[in-house]
Amino acid sequence: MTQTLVIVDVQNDFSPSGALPVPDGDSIVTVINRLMPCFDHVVATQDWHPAGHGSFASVYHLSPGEMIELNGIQQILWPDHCVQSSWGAEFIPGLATHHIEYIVHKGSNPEVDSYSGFFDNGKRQTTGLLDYLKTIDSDELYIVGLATDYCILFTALDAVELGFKTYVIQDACRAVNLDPDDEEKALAKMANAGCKIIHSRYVLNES
Ligand code: VGL
Ligand code: ZN
Repeated sequence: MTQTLVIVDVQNDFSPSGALPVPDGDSIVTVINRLMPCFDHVVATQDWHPAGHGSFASVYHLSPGEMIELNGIQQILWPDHCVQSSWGAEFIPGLATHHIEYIVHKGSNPEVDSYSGFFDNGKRQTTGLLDYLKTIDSDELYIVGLATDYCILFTALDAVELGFKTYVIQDACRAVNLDPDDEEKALAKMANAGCKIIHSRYVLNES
C-alpha cells in the first residue's frame, strides 16, 4: 500500500483575495501542512492557463458564470485566473511546498479546460499525473485542495475510475458554491462513485 496526498490547485487566485475567489479557500493551508508529513508521497496540481484561455469570459466579452460551448464541450466562463507564471498561479503563501515532489500543470491548452488533475475535460490529453503515480507505485490517493465542486470533483471521479482507492479529505477542501448546494452535490457524487469522504482527524489520528 502506497499512499499519496494529491494537493489540487492551492493557488492565490482561488484564495479569497484572488481572481476566482473560493470562500475560505486559504484556510485549508494549515491542515494540508499537517497532513503532508503523514504520506509516502506528496504531489500537487496547478491550474496553469495561457493568457486568453478559452474558459475566460473576457475572451468573448461575456460575464463570468455564463455558459458557452468550447470545442463541443459545455463550458462555464470564469474570470481570468491562474495565468501561467503570474502571482495568481503561485501556491498560496504558507503552503509547505518543500514536501511536494511532483507538480502537474493543467489547463495549458487554450482550446479546452481541465478540471481533473488527470485529463482535460474532453479526456483527449493526459497531464502526466497517472504516469507519475504508476512510477511510484501508488495505489491510494488522498485528495485535498480547491475547489470541491470543480477540480476536486473531477480529479476524484477520474481517480476512482482509474482504479485508485480514493479518499477526499473534506475539511481540507473548499467549494466555489456558485449555487449554495454545489459542495453538497459534489460530495454526494464522489461518495456515490466510490470515493471515501473523510475528515483529516482520520489521517492525523486525533479524536
Ligand atoms: C477550478 C474553475 C476554473 C478549480 C479551476 O481549481 O476548481 N475551477 N478553473
Ligand atoms: Zn481554471
